[in-house]
Amino acid sequence: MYKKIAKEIKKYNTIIIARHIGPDPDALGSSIGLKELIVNNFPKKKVYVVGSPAARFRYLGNIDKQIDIDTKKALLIVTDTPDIKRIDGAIPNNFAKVIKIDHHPFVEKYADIELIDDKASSASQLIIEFAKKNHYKLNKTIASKLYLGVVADTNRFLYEYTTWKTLNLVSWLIKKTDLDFTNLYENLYNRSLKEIIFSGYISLNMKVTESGLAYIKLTDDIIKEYEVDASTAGNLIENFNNIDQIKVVAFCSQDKDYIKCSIRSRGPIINEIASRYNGGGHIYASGARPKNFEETDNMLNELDKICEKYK
Ligand SMILES: [Mn+2]
Repeated sequence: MYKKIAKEIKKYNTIIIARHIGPDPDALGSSIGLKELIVNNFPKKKVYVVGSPAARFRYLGNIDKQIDIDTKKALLIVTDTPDIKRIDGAIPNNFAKVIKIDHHPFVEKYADIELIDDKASSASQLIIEFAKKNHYKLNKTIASKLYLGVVADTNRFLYEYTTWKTLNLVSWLIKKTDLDFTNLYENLYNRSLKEIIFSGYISLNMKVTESGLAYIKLTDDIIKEYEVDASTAGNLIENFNNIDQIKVVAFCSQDKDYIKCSIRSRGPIINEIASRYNGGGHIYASGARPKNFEETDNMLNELDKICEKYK
């Protein structure tokens, strides 16, 4: 499969790389890392990364501006995205050929070639494996993006889909490029004081149900009062995912036309519920976007029920 993908990359002069909406460091690391990897090995190819920019993760590289190309002659590679509706900035049908590289549980087929490994820790891990198997030339910049993608999705190698293979590939990457990886953590883990104060607000105001669901609904007013944004709560959620009394955490922030929800679990499977509320993701880490707080309540009810069942 990895060789097959390399063959397609060789064939096309114009390549577009996309990832999921609401990008996280793995989505960005895998897509921008892959772009730089291709350019590093085929300097004449035109490679673009599309999707809306994410100011918070600027250190992972830039998104290309709207580009004028004939997509009918181009190759589309989508990383970290299991379904069409979550692809940001590209329509698979418009391209000559489509490749998917993903580690989410299978949702639907939308590409000609689908490399799916739901045992892999991250899409970035798959790109490292791709580079290794095809003997692509790497450099420190590419390595740093792929490394951060893996670190973010595994929460510093903490989550259970971190395997010997993850460590093996990462170790190979570090050795190969002499990557100064400890200096990269500042980007991912430094927090602003505002976020920490907001985290305090969440701790004091979240509700915890009998069955072990912790949740908070954050209105625009609160978000403004604390001078943060609709993504901040989601960025803090990992800190709440190892608390005795809590099995599932859901942080729901008002964000223009919908409610942006981040959900984490330490047991109950949550992605099926998330997918019913305009979202999806992994079995223990998902996102959802219900239309309003009323729909959010329905989702929270369903989450509470699976916590109860899990007990
Ligand atoms: Mn991912």
